Amino acid sequence: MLETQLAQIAWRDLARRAPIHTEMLRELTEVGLAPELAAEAVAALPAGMEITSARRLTIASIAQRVLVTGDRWLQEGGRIALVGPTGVGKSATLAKLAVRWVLLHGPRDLALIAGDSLRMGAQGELHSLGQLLGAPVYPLEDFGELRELIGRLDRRRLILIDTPGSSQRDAQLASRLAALAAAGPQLETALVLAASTQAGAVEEAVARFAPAHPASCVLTKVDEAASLGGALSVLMRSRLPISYVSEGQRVPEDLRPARALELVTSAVQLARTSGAAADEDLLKRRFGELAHALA
Ligand SMILES: Nc1nc2c(ncn2[C@@H]2O[C@H](COP(=O)(O)OP(=O)(O)OP(=O)(O)O)[C@@H](O)[C@H]2O)c(=O)[nH]1
Ligand SMILES: [Mg+2]
Repeated sequence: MLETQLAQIAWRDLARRAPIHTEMLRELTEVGLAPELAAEAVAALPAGMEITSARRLTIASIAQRVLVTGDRWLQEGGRIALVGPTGVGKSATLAKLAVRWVLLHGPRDLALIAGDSLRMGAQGELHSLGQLLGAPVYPLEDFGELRELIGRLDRRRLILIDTPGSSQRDAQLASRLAALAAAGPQLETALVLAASTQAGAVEEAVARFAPAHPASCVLTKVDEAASLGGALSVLMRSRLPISYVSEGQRVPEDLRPARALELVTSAVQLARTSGAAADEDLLKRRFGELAHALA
């Protein structure tokens, strides 16, 4: 009780001495940013700043911590396995990347690997896509054979690998992820994450797929997300760079290389348009203890 009261006093005191700092903490909480990241961004603000400059500076400092890879896959190619929970948009992302690649470079250097033998029709869909694009599609039943298959395709500049979606109860996940991690330094695993799911689910997926050592992630369903701050916080904390952002079902239009400032700005705008409001008690509890360090 005493702690709560002290936190309240500290918060009220901070609001009086540094109203811009408390206002920014409130706004970042509404964005869904994790408390420690919000506090860190706000602590860096100089005293006596105007709210509009404070907003701009805070957004820029958060954006600096959102890691992105740039348009590397579509410019240079690579061997990329898309992994992730069920239904997050792995196959749709693969299709967008494949079509984009063919529009940019033609089909000659592209190969697709149909590694999803679990979901009915998944391999068939990939074969149709390959046929449409004029690119070969190789079925893969056993991920232990992936390294050898990739070795055989060494003339292809871009190889995209579709994998089955995994729920928490997927018994084969561990062996599949181990096989991906062991498939050689050429292979890059990318974790596909839906921004429309809760931050907790994003965090759980990052932990569950860590054994595959993903080098980056694709953030999908940004168009359906009610808030982006939670997902961004998880990615900032785990230092997982974002490669591409998907914001709709259209192939290939709804995919773009991730840009940090754009993402943070969208997160802020989303909070504003959705009318998210931070609870006063929550703010006191979260930041009261930090208040003395902030002003
Ligand atoms: N609104 C929206 N829908 C998307 C996006 N990306 C994918 N989808 C849709 O989400 C659904 C699932 O996409 P898939 O690509 O099949 O997902 P998946 O991860 O391959 O699913 P599994 O292979 O079954 O695990 C499809 O209807 C896609 O069109 C996106 O960015 N926004
Ligand atoms: Mg799929």
